[in-house]
Amino acid sequence: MKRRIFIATTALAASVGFAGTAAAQTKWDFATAYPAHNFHSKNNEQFVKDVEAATQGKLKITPHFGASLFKMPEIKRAVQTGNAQMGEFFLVSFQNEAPIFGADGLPFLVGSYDDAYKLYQAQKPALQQLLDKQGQVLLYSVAWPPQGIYTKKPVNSAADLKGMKWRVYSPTTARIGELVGAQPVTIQEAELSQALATGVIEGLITSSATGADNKLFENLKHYYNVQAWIPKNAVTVGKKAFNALSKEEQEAVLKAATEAEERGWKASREVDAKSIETLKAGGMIVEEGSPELKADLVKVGEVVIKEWLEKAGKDGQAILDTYKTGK
Ligand code: PCA
Repeated sequence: MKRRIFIATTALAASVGFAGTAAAQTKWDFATAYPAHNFHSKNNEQFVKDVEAATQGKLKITPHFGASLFKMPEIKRAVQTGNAQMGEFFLVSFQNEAPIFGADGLPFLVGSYDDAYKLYQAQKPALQQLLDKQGQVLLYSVAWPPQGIYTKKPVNSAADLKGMKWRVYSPTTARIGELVGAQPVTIQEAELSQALATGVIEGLITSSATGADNKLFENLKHYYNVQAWIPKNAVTVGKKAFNALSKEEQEAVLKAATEAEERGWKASREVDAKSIETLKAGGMIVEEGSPELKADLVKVGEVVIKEWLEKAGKDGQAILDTYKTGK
């Protein structure tokens, strides 16, 4: 009996203590889709630490990696509806919602990270506006390394992609698949390894980083580093959650976000070089891709850009114009 009373008292004391700190502390969930060891994830983790330090622990953000809270395609909506306060998602996969989301997935528009950053600056105002309308604040956006082609069999021209079970992650990659006569299958990054192991896919376009993260050399033999585009993730916070913070906390979040964006772009470049080495060490044959393959892809890319512009209209054209004049 005595013991029970003791427990009850301690529990009461603990709960009072907890309520005391809980009132002063805001807790956010941060839904992400990529593995904890991925460079975006590490960058997000640093952001979370920076915010916690800058707010003296008043804003505690818990990152959930590897699509453990929501799958990638659900994350944007989760932030929009407040089911997660923060989220990271892959912009180009939302192109059907609004063509502007797909600007950084247009083939062979950019040829380097510097170009990709310029394109981001041209896209950013429209992106911020779109996300704002969807109840979110864009915190930072970081590029994946350039996208290349992974296959089981050697590929010398687009004709070799015909009939291939082709993993896609966006309307553009699906359209490219269609145009080259491949069989597009939508697979999320979190399910890549399984899809390869079970033979659901035989080829895909993604980055060196995703290839290394998922040890694609265990199932695929070739990487053609054609650098087709440099797409980005976006990290957003729900407006409601953001507006509920004090001015100082908001400033701390925005400062950490600016730093995360800078750090993330730098990490992306470094990770690209390292990942290519990892692929080679794993036994993958890494090549630039034949001139024929590149020429075929450029042709397909022209169709894709034309179709994108038809949908994106004046807003899309304005982004491309700003990008080109800013170059
Ligand atoms: N990796 C992610 C998005 C782009 C990339 O390089 C993926 O393949 O899903």
